[in-house]
Amino acid sequence: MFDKLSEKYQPLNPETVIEYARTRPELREIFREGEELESVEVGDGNLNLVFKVWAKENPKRTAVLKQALPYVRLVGESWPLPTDRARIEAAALEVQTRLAPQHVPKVYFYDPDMYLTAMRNLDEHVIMRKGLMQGIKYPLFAQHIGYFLARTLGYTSDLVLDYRTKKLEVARFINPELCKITEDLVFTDPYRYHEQNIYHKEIEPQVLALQADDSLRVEVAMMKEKFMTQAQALIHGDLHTGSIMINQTETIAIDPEFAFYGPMGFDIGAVIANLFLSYASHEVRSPDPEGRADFRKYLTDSVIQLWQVFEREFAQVWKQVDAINMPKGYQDDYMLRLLQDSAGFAACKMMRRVIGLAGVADIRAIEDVTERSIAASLALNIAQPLIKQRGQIRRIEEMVEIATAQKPSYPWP
Ligand code: SR1
Ligand code: MG
Repeated sequence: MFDKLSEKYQPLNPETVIEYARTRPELREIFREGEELESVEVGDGNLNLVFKVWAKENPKRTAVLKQALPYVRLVGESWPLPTDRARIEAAALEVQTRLAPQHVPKVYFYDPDMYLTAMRNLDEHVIMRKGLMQGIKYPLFAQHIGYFLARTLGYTSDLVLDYRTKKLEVARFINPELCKITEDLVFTDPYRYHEQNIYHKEIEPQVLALQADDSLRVEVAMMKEKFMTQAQALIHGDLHTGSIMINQTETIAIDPEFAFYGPMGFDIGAVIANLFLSYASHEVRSPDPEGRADFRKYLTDSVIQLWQVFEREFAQVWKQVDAINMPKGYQDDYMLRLLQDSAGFAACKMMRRVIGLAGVADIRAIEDVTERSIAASLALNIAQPLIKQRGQIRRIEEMVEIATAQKPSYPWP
């Protein structure tokens, strides 16, 4: 069904990746010829192999090698997946590097035979989700991600690209199988019985009520249609806080293998969803009320600020468009639609992370089942009004007001 694997393709392991790294001229500036190298496989995502390789003599001379497997790692060989996603990721990283280099990992090379990208080892950063779980604030995050979103989305859209380049880019980034994963896992399976759904029985009443809510399913179907049909910009496609490496000074978006031409709100909504999932998890992760309120304020301020920065940077995009064809009223309407789309997509992404196959550690790693249920319940209760009321949202603050007004339904009265 998918393209035949390259004859040179070999899934690597911690030994063979060292031999492989030695053969690559692009890594000669990092590793000296013949020197001893060490490696470890660190992939904790759902799909790929990820190796860190370093010089034994000086671990600061290091690189990450990410290789696609021909199947979904989370599930196994029974779920085949095209390795073409590695090409898509490398191409997306190239586009994003042109537009926002400070927020993209430096790529050393892409090997089309091994479906492998070698890039900067971000050892001085942490996966943002892990930091947020510990209640660590990243004060520059909103500014950085707002800028990244505005530049990577605005400058890959019809607002800037000429008619031909845009269509060729749409074709270059056709990514059907990865989109199908999203269509199923984000927009379909969580809203019906599906054997792949994963949730604990304590929140089953809430899940069943959600699945029986026809008006909710209509709204989700509308978001799914938008995801499947609106080739608005080159989107990252999976911009959750596990795809963001961060520290107090830098924010780096990794893993754009789900990239394709889709609706901008899907990326913006993904970031917002993950901040709200963290918000829900701190209902129990931060037992001290003052500490909880303080961290939650950081999260909701980040939602507001990222949108404000996005709007401000996107104003630069509008300066490039023909104001006769796209007058101010159209521009205002476009930005409002983006805001409302972001709310709808954020909601879908929150619900899938609670009910669907691939959850988030913010909630699923809460050991105590009562506490986990409280956090999961709150996340579902934030998501539902977000999607249902998105048409009335006119300012980012209103999105935050909807989220912060919700309470968990668990424990049941
Ligand atoms: C089967 S893949 C599950 C999820 O992992 C990726 O990170 C995407 O979010 C996808 O939906
Ligand atoms: Mg990923």
